[in-house]
Parts: sequence; structure tokens; C-alpha cells
Amino acid sequence: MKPITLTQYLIEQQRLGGHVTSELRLLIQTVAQACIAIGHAVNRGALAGVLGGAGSDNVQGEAQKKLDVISNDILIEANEWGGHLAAMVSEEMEHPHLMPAGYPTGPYLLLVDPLDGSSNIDVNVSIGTIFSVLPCPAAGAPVTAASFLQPGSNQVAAGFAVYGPSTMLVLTVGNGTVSFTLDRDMGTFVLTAPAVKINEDTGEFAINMSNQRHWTAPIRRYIDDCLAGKTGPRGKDFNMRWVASMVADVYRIISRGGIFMYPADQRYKEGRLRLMYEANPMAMVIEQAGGAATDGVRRILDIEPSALHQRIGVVLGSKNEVAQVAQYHQ
Ligand code: AFP
Repeated sequence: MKPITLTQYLIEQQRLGGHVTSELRLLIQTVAQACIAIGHAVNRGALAGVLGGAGSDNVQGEAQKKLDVISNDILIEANEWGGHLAAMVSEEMEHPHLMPAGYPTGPYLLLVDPLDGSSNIDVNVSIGTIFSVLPCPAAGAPVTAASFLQPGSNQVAAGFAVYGPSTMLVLTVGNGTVSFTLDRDMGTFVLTAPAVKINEDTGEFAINMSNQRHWTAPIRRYIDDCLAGKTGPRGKDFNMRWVASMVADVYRIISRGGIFMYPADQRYKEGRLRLMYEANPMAMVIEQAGGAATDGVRRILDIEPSALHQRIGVVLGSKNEVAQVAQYHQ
């Protein structure tokens, strides 16, 4: 069968009406192209002198890697000229980035984690880019941080790239979740999973076990019961994975099921992951693939944000397992 490219998929979604406008199609194509450029820089690694620290901190007070800054710059340069964006928010920038004076603007807001999994850059483990698209409220009014503070249910598109053995692009425009594989010879993303569906049950959890002493009681009990295996309350054995790149853990979960957990704990009282450009886009992708995404109890996409860089606890993946975790909180 003739391969379907990202462009063809988006044009089809545009024809289906309601899901994709021509500006949204251009925005997604532009972000995908930027991901190809970021993936190229990541693959070059030491040969391009892009490994190691940038010698600066981001708004989270975290030391930036050179590739964090490079990825952010690539996404900004790619999206300024197109006329599809009103403004951008990034993990790497404290304030929204408005389109430069004189540049055309459009009806969308883009939020990105330009390079997720930065602690894995220098050790050659999969990393990625996460993006979320919101409608820009009150077109014409000046864009401020408040323009971005919309619940995740308002997203019109979301997705992520994984720079791994293959470069993958996972995308939803609100009509299911699909994934593409980068054809490096052609420089195009080719549709390789046209209807992603996450198994409702799983025997595989992903959590950073070194945080165990910080967890709340319900999370401790849930993990203890998983570890008790077949003879324990769950009546089955569980496997564990933890890549420390959310994009890699989530890609595994959309491929074979599983549950990913970074719960709020005594150390990260609000949670570690960021709501606007990590939890929200991943929650949309997961729900559109038949999974669930909560902060342990509340549906992530219902949460009303109060700050651009606010953090949130995250439990997402196979929906029956996510429901189990909520049960432990009852
Ligand atoms: P970095 O981008 O700062 O490495 O954080 C990655 C991340 O946000 C997410 O991708 C991982 O699942 C999680 O943090 C890893 O956190 P730990 O390093 O505490 O396990």
C-alpha cells in the first residue's frame, strides 16, 4: 500500500471538517519539520559539539544543556515566519514569546518542551520534543501569559517526537492518535500506526523507585501491591521500566500498554512534571488512544491552570490501571 505522509494525513483530517484548519495544518507541519532538525542535531551528538551544559539555567532553575537551547531556538525560528501563531510558551523561556513586530500572526498558541529527557542527552538514551496547541482567545487582543491558561481539554492538537532508534512522531488532532516514522531518505514522516489503541489492562508500571520514601501512602500501597505479584492482592506479576524520558516511556505505553507515574510527593509537593507542555499534551494523546490520564485522582485535561510553568502529579496509560490508582486514593 502506498505510504501516507504527515502532509496527506493532515489534508485528509482537514477534509473531514472540524479537526484541522489550513493554519493548524501549517503549524503541525512546521513543528514536525523543526523536530526533524532537532533530531538531526541530537543524532550528530558529540560530532556537532552539542553535548554537555549550556552554562545557563532555565526558568525552572535547572541547568540547561546545549541541546535544550538549540532545540528551543529551532522551534522559535521555525514558527515565527509562518503567520499561524500568536505566541509560544516553552519550558526554556520564563515569558511567552510573541511574534516579532511586523511578522504575521495567527489564531493558535504553541506550548513546547523543546527537549524532554535532558538528563539522558549525554548518555545516548532516547529524548524528545513535546508540543501542545491551544486556540488563541479573543483574536486581536494582546497575547499575555493569561491567554495560555486554558484547561487541557481546550487543546486542538498535541503530540511528541521521540529521537530514538527511529525518529517517531505521535500526534492527535482530536480524532484519535496516530504515529509516524521518519523516512530519513525522503526527509518525511510516514504514517506507520493509523489507529493507536492502548490496552486497557497492563502488567507493567513506570516510576522512579528511588523516590519511594517520598511517596504518599496510596502510591506506596499501590506499588507494594504490584511488587507482591501473583500471590499478592493484584494476583499477577508486574514488570517495571523507567527511562527518565517521558516521551520514551509514553511511546512504549502507546505501543504495548503500561502505566506511567510521576506522582506529587513530599519532595515535589505539586508534582515534578509541568502541566501546560508535558502533562496536558501527553494526556490528550493518551485519552485519544483509549487510555486515561490523572494527577492520581483528577482528570488532567479538566485541571484549570493558574501559572504557565506550574507542575502537576501524573498517572497515565492503560485506563483500568489508572482507575486502580484512583481507587487506592479513595
Ligand atoms: P529532564 O528533561 O529535566 O531530564 O526531565 C525529564 C522529565 O521531565 C521526564 O521526561 C521524565 O519522566 C522525568 O523528568 C524524569 O525524572 P527523574 O530524573 O526524577 O526520574
